[in-house]
Amino acid sequence: MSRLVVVSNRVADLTDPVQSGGLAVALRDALESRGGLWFGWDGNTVPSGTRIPPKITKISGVTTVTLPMTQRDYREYYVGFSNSVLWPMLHYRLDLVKFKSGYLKGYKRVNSKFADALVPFLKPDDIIWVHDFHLFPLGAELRKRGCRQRIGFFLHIPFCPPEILAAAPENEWLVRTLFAYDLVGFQTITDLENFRRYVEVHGGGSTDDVGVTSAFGARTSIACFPIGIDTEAFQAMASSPEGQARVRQFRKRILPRQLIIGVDRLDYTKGLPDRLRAFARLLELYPENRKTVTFMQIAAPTREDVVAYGDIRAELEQLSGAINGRFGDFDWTPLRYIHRHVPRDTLAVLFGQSQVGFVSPLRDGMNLVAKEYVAAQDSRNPGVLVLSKFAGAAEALKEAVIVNPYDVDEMAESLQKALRMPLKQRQQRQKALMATIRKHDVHEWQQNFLNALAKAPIATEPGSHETGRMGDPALLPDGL
Ligand code: GDG
Repeated sequence: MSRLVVVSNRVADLTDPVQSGGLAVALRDALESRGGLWFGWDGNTVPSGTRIPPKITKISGVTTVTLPMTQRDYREYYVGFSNSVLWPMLHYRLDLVKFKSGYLKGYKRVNSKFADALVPFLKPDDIIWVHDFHLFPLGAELRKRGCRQRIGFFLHIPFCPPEILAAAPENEWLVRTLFAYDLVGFQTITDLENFRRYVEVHGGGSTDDVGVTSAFGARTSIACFPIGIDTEAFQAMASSPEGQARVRQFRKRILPRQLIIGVDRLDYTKGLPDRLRAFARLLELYPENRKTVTFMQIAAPTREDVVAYGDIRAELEQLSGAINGRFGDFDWTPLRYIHRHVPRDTLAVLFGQSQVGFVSPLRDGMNLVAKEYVAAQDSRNPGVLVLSKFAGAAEALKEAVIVNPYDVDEMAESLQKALRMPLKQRQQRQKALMATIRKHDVHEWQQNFLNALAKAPIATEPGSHETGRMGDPALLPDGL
C-alpha cells in the first residue's frame, strides 16, 4: 500500500489527547491506521527572516514534519487571507471579510514555502492528501515542482455559492488551483453543487455523471465525502467509569434536573449568540423550566488574533451575564458559560449526561459535535439532538430535531419539545441516528476518500506534469 502523506495547515500534537479541532481528531486516526507522514505548521512563529529546518518526529507509526511560520506569514497568510477572507467568505459571511493588501501575497507565499519544504520528503509512489482552505494552491505548487503523485484535496468547511465567492479577490485563480488535484472532496451535496455552479459560470465548465469536471481548460474529479467520527471510541469514552465518577461529583454540585449542552470553538459561524437567546426565550415562554434546566455552553478559545473573534467573545460575555442576571436565583445558575478547553473524555461524559445537545451553527461544513453527542447517548434513556439545518451533519442526521438557527422562537420551541420528548420517541430517533453514525464513521470517510483518489482519472492541468527531481530516494532526509 502506498504511503499516505497528509498535509494540513497545522499538525496536531499527537501526544496530546486534548485536541479541539475536528480535523485533528479525524486525521490522527487516518494516519495511525495506515502509517505515514503528516506535514504542516508547528503552531509557533519566529521573527521574519529566520530560517529553521523542518522538525521530524515519530509517534506511534506516524512521522510528523513540522515547521514554524514567520510572524509576517502568520499575519498575512493565517490571520489574514485564511481566517479573515476565506473562512468568513466560504461560510457565506461576506460582511465579515477583511481584506488587506499583503494577505493574498502572503497566502501564495506560504503555499509555495510549504511546497518547497515538503518536496524533499516525498517518495514517487506516495498518496498525498491535502486538507482545507489554507492550502487550496498547494497542489498546483507541488505540480510546478514536478510532483506526479496522486494528490487529493478535501475541504472541511462549506463551499459558498458562486455569487458570494465572486467577491473574493482572485477567486478564479483560487478555484482554478483546485484543478491541480486528482480528486477534490466536499462535505455535502450543497457544497459540491456550489462548486459545480461556480465552474459552470466562471470557468465555462461542465461535470459528467461520474463526477469528472472540466473547466478552465483542465479536468479533475469531484465528490462528496461527509466526515464522520470514531463512533465506537467516543461511545466508549462516554461510558468510562472515571469520567462518569467525575461528572457525578459535578452534578451533585450544580444539581440541574435537566442539562442542555453546547460545545464549540468560540467562532461566529457556530450561532452562539442566538443559541443563548433561544435558551432565554425558553425560560420566558416555559417558566416551568426555571430552576430545573441548566444550559452549559463550552466555548473553547480559538483564533484570538482575528478581530471578529474578540467581538463575538465580548457579545457572549455580555449576553451570558444578562441571562444569568435576569433569570438566576440564589440556588440556580441558568447558564454555565465556560470559555476554555475541556478534556475530551469529560466532554464525552457530559454529552452522555445531558438531556439535550444543542448544535446551532449558522453554517458548518459538517459539525462533529452533533455526531459525538449522538455517540455518547445511552440507548435506554437517550438525550435529544437539536441541530441546525445549516450544519452539513443535517444532510444525514434527519432524526434530530432540526432547527433554523436564525429563528430564536423556533429554537426555543424545539428545546421545549426536546426536553419533553417521550422516552419511546427518543429511543427511536437515537436508534436511527446511531445507525447512521456507526455506518458512516471516520474510518469509512478515510477509506472512501483514499479509494476514490486511487481510482480517480489523473487530473489534467496545463503544464503540471513535467518531470522533476523530487522523489529521488537519494534526496530523502535521513530516516524516511
Ligand atoms: C472543521 C469544520 C467540520 C470543541 N471544544 C472542545 C473540543 N472540541 C472538539 C469537538 C469536536 C471538534 O472540537 C470540533 O469539530 P467541529 O466539526 O464541530 O468544528 P470545527 O472545529 O469548526 O471543524 C467542521 C470539521 O472541521 C471536520 O471536518 O465538521 O464543519 O468547521 O471534535 O468535540 N475538544 C476538547 N475540548 C474542548 O473544549 N477536547
